[in-house]
Amino acid sequence: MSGYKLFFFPGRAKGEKCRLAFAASKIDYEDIRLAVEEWAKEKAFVLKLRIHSEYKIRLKHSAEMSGFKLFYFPSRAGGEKCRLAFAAAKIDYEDIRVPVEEWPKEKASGRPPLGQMPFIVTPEGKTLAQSGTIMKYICKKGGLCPADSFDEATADMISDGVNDLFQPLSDIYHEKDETKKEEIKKEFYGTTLPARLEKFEALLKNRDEGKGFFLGEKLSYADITFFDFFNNFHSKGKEDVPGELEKFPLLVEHYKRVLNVPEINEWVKKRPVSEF
Ligand SMILES: N[C@@H](CCC(=O)N[C@@H](CS)C(=O)NCC(=O)O)C(=O)O
Repeated sequence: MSGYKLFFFPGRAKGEKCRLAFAASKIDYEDIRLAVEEWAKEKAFVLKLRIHSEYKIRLKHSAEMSGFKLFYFPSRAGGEKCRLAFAAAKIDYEDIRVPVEEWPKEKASGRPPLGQMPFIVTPEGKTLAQSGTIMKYICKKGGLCPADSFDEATADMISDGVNDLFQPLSDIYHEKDETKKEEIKKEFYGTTLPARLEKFEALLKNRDEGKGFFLGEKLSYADITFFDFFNNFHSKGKEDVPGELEKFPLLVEHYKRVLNVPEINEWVKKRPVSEF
């Protein structure tokens, strides 16, 4: 049928005035009476439709804009460091959150250069993937990449050093055997991470006695990578200092310093809340 459909329970209740209105207006319609059990299914479906249509509206809106577009799932996870970079670099962008169900279509379109998210579309229509690459590119545009080439390499070293910590996190997350999971956790949080944090603290102390950022007075993508690892994956996006940093006072201060960069703080406060 191409006409109207009215969805309500099989009673009169609040649906009846709509049926009366259809009748009085001589408008043909389908009177769909959902049993309570069917409603639960329908509700989930309607919610999905709503997310889809919001996504489509965003896409339409973004097509009308000339700025950057960032594509990622509706979560912080692997896309958040790019969003933090956009915020810190003060670069306007469209934060396009692709619902999981829409992703296969987007992937098949060939637009994501590596078939993965996050990826960005530049104002000129060029595409770029890999979260670290995007983050660095955006930071460079915003003046948040060290000018000296050794400092830049140091920022890369810190970022890569943080990225190395993701493998054990992933191993913990994917381990099904609870005993093994506890063992890996103990090894990581009891030995590997504290040893690495000692190194990060020493690197921070190398500059201005640790009173600034990893590369000195100015925030860089190294600070964003480090902050995101703890804020996103340990403090679950909240503003709390994660317990893992407690024994490292300079790193605690560094975490707070990054969090208190006005543009980062504004984003952390206003970003959509998500579990991951
Ligand atoms: N090293 C890449 C990893 C990208 C990646 O694994 N993306 C996942 C989401 S976090 C993805 O796109 N998964 C969907 C797919 O591969 O189809 C990065 O940092 O951007």
